[in-house]
Amino acid sequence: MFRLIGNPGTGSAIVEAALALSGLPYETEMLDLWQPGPERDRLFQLNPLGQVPVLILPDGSVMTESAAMVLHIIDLAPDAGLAPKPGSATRPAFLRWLIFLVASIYPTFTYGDDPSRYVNEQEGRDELRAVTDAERQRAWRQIETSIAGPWMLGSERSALDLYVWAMVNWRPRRDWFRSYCPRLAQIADAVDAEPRLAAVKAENWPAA
Ligand SMILES: N[C@@H](CCC(=O)N[C@@H](CS)C(=O)NCC(=O)O)C(=O)O
Repeated sequence: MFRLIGNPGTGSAIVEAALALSGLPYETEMLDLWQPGPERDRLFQLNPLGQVPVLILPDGSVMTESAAMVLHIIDLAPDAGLAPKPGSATRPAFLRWLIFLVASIYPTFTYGDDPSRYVNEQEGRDELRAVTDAERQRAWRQIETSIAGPWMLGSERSALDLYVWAMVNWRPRRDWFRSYCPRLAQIADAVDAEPRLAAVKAENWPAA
């Protein structure tokens, strides 16, 4: 049994969705990521970066980094429709965008969500928030103009679409995507409609 440690509405939803589609047995443990206390202390013991998702593997070992988890799930459930098979024409694009999402988009939140962790003066904090927000929008537009839809990889749904699905709920949020990245907004809507993800959606975005 896998144990996914997460926080509702965060990137743990991506891995939870991948697990749900994989058919692998898993359970979730939701904690309050931002609230100092025993749960957060435990998170830092598991992941010194203090980030979710954290995945406890059936043998008890600890995995961090969503892309690593997604690739591991794909290794274990290669027929779950989460990625093109190695050697297929779309596999390089899958790998490219997976790394792009976690290396170019995810860190804009790491540095922009709470700039006070990195910058002392309020003016600098505001600037760090603004530049990371702008950089993220630039990166999303790059994806938008690179894809044809209806999924990130064209006709083939993959775990990339799960990242889009979760991340359109974060800054600059869904209405911005509808205006400036309509293909990405459509991907999020299409994943939303996947019945096998209804429970994951309810756990992560109960009001949606
Ligand atoms: N590279 C990591 C990023 C994980 C990450 O930044 N998670 C956010 C939640 S969406 C988090 O835990 N933020 C808390 C923090 O950075 O202090 C991954 O892909 O798993």
